[in-house]
Amino acid sequence: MASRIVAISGGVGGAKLSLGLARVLDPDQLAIVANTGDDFDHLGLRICPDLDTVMYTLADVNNKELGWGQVGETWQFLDALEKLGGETWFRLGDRDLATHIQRTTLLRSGQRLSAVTASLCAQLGVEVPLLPMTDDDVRTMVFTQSGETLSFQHYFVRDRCAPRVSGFEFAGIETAAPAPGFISRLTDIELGAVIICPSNPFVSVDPVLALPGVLEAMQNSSAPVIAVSPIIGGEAIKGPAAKMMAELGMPITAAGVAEHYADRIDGFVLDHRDVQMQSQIEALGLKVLVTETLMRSLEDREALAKAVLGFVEGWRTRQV
Ligand code: FO1
Repeated sequence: MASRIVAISGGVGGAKLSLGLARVLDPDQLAIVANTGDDFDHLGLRICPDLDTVMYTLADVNNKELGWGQVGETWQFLDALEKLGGETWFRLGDRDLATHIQRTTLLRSGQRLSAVTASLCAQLGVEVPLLPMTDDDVRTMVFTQSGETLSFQHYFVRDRCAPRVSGFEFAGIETAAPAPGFISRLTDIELGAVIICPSNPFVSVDPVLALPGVLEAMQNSSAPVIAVSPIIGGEAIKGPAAKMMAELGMPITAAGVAEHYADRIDGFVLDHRDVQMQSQIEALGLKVLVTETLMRSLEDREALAKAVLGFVEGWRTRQV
């Protein structure tokens, strides 16, 4: 019975549903593919924010207040770096620093990012396969309405998402290869569904879907591609997705997100607060599940995962 799930995740929102899926599925039924367009080299270290947010969340060591880095973090390194006049705009906590140093050490030894990620996950006791979308360098660049092009972390952290955006580019995407195991999971006869977690459509999900071969593999598969709306009641739960939609001239609605994904997905998970948009989204040719998508507790994460998996189950029987 086709039951393998591939989840596509960015940072916080995606990590929450990834955790829900990891708790209701066996490790061999799930693989999580994380965006690496946010990655960058900083202070000589390779930083992989979305991989780390998902990894820390699955390892239950994530900092729930910040949405990134580790719980119980201390900042001795950063304070000392500040005293030396070093760059401290991108805050690296002491525990989090160990991850960046170990990742950079393993990368410098010649290991590819997917192998390094598997090694870090093994050390942290994370059993669910976590893959970077690619082992190659892809960097999300942000075009601003003032004509500047910013690296993602300069836009997101240094400039606090203040610049008005006009578009994005994923530098290096044309020659990047999906990570080992990504395409084979999409072409696996056991694939039950691809679940696009509620992450930022533009800078967390689009880079993954733009990788050569990924969309084609998804569209050639009989398994449905289902996106969970990151917009509830006209707001993004965290991050700049709503602000970006406004600046891109899109309606800040779940239907706006469905429209953005329309010809790349088969199903859409809509929050019950936006039920009035169901028919508008179905008119795009999408099947819609209406449910609670706000994840405040661990139970909420599991409940949403079960609801989406139920939607997937129903898909096959409906098709048959
Ligand atoms: N986000 C911030 O807003 N400020 C920071 O100082 C910051 C540091 C940081 C360190 C490690 C890491 O993995 C993520 C970090 N983030 C920080 C989040 C990062 O910018 C991510 O790209 C976003 O969470 C979007 O995915």
